[in-house]
Amino acid sequence: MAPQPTRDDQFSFGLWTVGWQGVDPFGGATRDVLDTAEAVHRLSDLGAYGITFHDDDVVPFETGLRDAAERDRILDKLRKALDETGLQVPMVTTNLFSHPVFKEGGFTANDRGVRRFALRKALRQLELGAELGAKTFVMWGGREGSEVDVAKDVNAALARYKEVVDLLTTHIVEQGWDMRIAIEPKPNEPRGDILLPTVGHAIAFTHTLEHPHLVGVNPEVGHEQMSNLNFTHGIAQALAADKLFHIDLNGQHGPKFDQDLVFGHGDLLSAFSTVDLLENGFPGGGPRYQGPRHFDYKPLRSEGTAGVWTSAEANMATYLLLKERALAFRADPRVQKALEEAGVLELSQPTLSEGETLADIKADRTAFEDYDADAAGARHGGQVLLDQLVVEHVLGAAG
Ligand code: ASC
Ligand code: MN
Ligand code: MN
Ligand code: MN
Repeated sequence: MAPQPTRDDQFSFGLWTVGWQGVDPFGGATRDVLDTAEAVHRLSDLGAYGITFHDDDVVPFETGLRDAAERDRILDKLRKALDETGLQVPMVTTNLFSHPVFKEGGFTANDRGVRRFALRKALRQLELGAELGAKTFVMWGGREGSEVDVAKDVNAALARYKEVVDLLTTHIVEQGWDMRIAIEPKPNEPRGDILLPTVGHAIAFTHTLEHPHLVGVNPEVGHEQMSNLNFTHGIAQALAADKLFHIDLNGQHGPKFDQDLVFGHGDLLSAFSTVDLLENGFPGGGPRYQGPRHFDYKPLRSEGTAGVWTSAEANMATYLLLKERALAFRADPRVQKALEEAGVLELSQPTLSEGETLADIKADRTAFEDYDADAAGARHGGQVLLDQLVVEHVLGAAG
């Protein structure tokens, strides 16, 4: 039996996930529109603690642009559903990718008018997020990029990206909001190449900004795996750098189109190490992730409404099952012994002793001249046993 989620688990869902109607590049909708209030109530009943949304997920693009009264009416319905359920809005984000105006980019479009429009749209969503108590403002720049290398001045594009992020963080500081920005990397799709394609690129970019401590990353499982990268290592580096502000959990089968599968329905062993890191932290201690466990997935296009809710539950159930397994894994004496033998815990010990200098180690013959490199090279690895213990725990076979 899968464990029941509670609000303490901090599970959140994008409204665009359960609300996805199945439109893909090859076919139209396979499901009806999902009412926002119904989505909020269903997610609450299933055990989520929060919902997140793009501006256009709730208020249609045209309405948001031209009909302030209707926008207010729609947002009041959302506020009512939130009040009724007690669900939170830990994060909001802006749709700068669907409308044709963004076909060549949003904040980094060559067309300056588009950039100014994108900034206004994002600013309005930032303000709404602040009002709803969101702590994180995600920027996924799906259209920021190019298919044609010579059609984009990357230096200028990054300067324009920085210009916008600096404006928004300065606004956050001036308003006194308890809010931070999280950049969500993705290598490609919908653009041929997207700017800030990986967690590493995005973290490097944050160091060019006016308020670097207010800007981190929102890594998505599938987006890193599309680049053939190790997602757990990516979030580990983000955590180590105090940059893991938010997370998009889902599933992906290696480098191919963005699958947005249910969490764990792709690379399950990677999902295990991700949950292990989120729940148990680094083996040698270090920064811990405190934020929401946010799912950004798409219910399979083959599913009807029932399958939408089955998949929403599946994300949380899989996470909780992996959490159980990860706790049991760390508590298993065989695992502790195997970690010891593989030297995993020794890595937390600094390479030089306290007070030791480079000159000291240079004079230390045991470190080099008399070091038995052959013996060290023949040292027992112990890593395959660790991997097998992971597999046994994941399969529920570790007695
Ligand atoms: C986001 C986000 C994504 C995309 C995608 C849109 O805000 O995190 O990965 O938009 O879900 O379909
Ligand atoms: Mn995705
Ligand atoms: Mn995402
Ligand atoms: Mn997504």
